[in-house]
Amino acid sequence: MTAVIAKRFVQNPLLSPKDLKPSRAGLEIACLLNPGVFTFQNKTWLLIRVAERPQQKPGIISFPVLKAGGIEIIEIQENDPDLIATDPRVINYKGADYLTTLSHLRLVCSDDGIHFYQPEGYPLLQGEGEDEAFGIEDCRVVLIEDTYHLTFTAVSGHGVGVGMRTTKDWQTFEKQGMIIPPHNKDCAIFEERINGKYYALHRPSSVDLGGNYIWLAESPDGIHWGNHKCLIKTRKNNWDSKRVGAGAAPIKTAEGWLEIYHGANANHQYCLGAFLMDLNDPSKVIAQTDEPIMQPEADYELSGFFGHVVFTNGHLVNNDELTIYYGAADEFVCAAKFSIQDILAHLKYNHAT
Ligand code: MAN
Repeated sequence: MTAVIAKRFVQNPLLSPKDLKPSRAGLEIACLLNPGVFTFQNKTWLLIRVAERPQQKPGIISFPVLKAGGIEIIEIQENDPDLIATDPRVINYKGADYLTTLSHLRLVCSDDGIHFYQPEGYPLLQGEGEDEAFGIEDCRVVLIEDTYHLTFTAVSGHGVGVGMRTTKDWQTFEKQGMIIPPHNKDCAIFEERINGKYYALHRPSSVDLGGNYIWLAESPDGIHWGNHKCLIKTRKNNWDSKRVGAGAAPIKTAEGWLEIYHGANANHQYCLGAFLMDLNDPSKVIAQTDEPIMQPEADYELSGFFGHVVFTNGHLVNNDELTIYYGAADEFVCAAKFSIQDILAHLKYNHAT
């Protein structure tokens, strides 16, 4: 059991696949998940990951990939001996990995942070070019000075990397390209500079030596990153034993930079935890929670496209109140409130390096 109290919204799920329209004829929305969160023009906005695929026919797995000029639907017989399809999210066919859905990012907004609608006149953000052919996912949004920085997972046959686009008005976007190459995801930029430098958390995925650990990088301009340092590792026999990854931008508190992160175990069950970095030198991790601060418990978190998942990459802070928006079971968009003091009180300082 978790000791920290997550107050789930009674309105959860706030958004389900049926609530939005597919981006094009011939596709259906399989999942709405993992929103980036920001405020703009006095409203709460979510930049939701919308995962689509063709309606599935019996005996066939079909999924879209982006090509110059449109999408191509790939169809594979379920009993094809060259197909490995044990995970609903990814398949392997003839030795190559593919995603079973194609994700784009979509804007919805709200006056109360609970009821969201898709406003007229805002573009969908879709994968562009070869390195985003399998879609873009799980966007973190951070406002630095007057520019929103969007960091998202760019997926293609080339691998999984971190893409960036910037915008001031959510109408026009500047492509900054792939800022961290494969295999990497979960990139969260700090909202302010520390001693003149930009900082970001990110997650290289290691296949052999090392592991799926959270790293810190610094940058002179918020776009070009270097001086990478490993911060948080997976913990054996624990809820975060297989992979860890940063959530949204770290939260500035009197005690340090507080980061909410996700961890998964070998059974791909995703929970949330927290760690604290030194205010002046975020490469120093001062404390970390032992137990999750939130774990899948509600029906909509336990079963769905991929059950036993709570995953956050967007939140709002109002004094002590932290509202996280999160993906539940990789299918629904939900929200929960925490007290920041409550999370801080559950940090264990014996992890200090
Ligand atoms: C993992 C999961 C999927 C995601 C891919 C690519 O398999 O997080 O949901 O689509 O990685 O990022």
